[in-house]
Amino acid sequence: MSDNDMLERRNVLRSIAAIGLFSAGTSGVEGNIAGNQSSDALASDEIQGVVPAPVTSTSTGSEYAITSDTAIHVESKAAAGVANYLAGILRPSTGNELPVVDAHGSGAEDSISLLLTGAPTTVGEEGYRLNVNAHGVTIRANEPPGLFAGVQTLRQLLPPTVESDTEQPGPWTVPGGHILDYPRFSYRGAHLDVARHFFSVDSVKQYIEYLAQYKMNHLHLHLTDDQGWRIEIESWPKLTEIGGSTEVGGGPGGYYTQSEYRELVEYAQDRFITVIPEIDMPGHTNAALASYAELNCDGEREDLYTGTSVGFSSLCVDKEITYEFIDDVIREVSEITPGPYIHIGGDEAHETSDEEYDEFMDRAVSIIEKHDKRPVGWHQILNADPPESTVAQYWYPGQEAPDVAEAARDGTELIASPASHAYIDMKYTENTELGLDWAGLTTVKDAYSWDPGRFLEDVDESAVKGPETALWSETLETLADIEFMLFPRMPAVAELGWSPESRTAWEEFRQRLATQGSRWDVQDVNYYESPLVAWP
Ligand code: IFG
Repeated sequence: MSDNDMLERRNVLRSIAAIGLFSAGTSGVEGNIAGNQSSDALASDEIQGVVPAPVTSTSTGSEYAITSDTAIHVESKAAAGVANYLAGILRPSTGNELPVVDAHGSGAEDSISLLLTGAPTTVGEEGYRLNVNAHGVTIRANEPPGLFAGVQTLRQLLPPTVESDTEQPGPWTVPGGHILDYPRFSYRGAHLDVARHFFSVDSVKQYIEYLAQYKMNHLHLHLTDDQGWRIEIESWPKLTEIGGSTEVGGGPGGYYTQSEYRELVEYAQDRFITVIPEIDMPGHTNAALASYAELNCDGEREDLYTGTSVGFSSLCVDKEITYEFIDDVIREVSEITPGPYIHIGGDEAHETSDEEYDEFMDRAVSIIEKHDKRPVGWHQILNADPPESTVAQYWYPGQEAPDVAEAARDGTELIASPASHAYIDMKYTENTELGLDWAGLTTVKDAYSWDPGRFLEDVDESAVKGPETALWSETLETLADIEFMLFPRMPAVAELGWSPESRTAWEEFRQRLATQGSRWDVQDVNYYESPLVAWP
């Protein structure tokens, strides 16, 4: 960070202290929500309620009201997409027309301006500067993702009723102030297991919307497992015809056609979220082994499996057709995946000997690289000593993993998903009906009380790409089930991924989380009202 950037940040911080201005809460009309219990993390005179907490914020006491005269100003096509997204949120609830207009020449009066000029380099590609005064709102960023992040913050500065899809009474007041913001980690992910139970395209789109709301930027789709194969592969049609025909509990299962998968990828891309498809192997492959006899070492198809055990399946490492299969699958999935990553799983291959695993992974990883994608694997993949470019996703609950630490020292990059904090398929309490408990119970405070950059012993923060929540669906069947596990724990991890570590204090966070609850009520999110949070 250059000196003048440092100076700028120090000045902004000084302005928070010096002006000593109070907040104006998320509703924009209430007084200072967190004034009574400010923590050293977020001074109580800042703009309250935003999750993830911004790097710096100052409230100036003025405010801007969105009215029928308000226009959304852009100066570039790249910003127009973000403007239309914002309009899609504001128009239904405010009832205002909010035209998106080319700002060249028109004044900044009565406008929400989304500009790709004038942002400091400090904010990078995903950060932004947001200013609100009596005349309007201006969000400046270097790249469109930054504008999009600023729009998510602006959304939270408006009353919760802005989230409604029917017209609500105003006023639509935004508290006056300045926010300078950018992420701590470049990778802020959420995983969704659509293999144990299948979820519709619309449900996954809603999941993507929730991630965007909290500035997450990667969606890891667990597309294949013992109980289901969920992505159409044209050269191996039985994978979905047979492998996609059921799920845990024996339900109808389902799968995404390649055009539906493209639709999901596009929907995510429009929200600056990169999709990472996971084709788990060599274990967790019963659905494939039940679809094609020739993939089995004994030449016999497996039965379809609708239970919840793990570790019993393995592709046949010794057969050449296995690698032709992998090549066809990775080729087809790579062609419909614009993102740089393919996740190959590699976990719980208990039926594969170590040497077979090494041999298998060498060939599988090189197939991924042959298709110009970067391999990701659960951290067991490191046992096969893969190329340094392979990303390892750490998922065990403990903080000691010497092999992982050694690989990190040798240049391997990590995604932090410790089951003791980031596995949000864990029950909240022993009374939680949904979820599992093999890694223990995970309250929203547990999900918040760790540092992705420092969780693993002897691993430097520079080796950590960022956190990712994991949501396995053995016990989840509906979008409401997903929401119950996702909220409030995903926003907690989203804050760890975005906000400076110094700004993340539980006592302060739990108050901001409570104000988010008002928004989830309007959005009709089926969230868990944790007793650890003073919900409205
Ligand atoms: N571990 C298995 C998952 C799932 C999970 C449920 C990984 C990498 C337990 N593997 O997590 O398939 O069953 O919490």
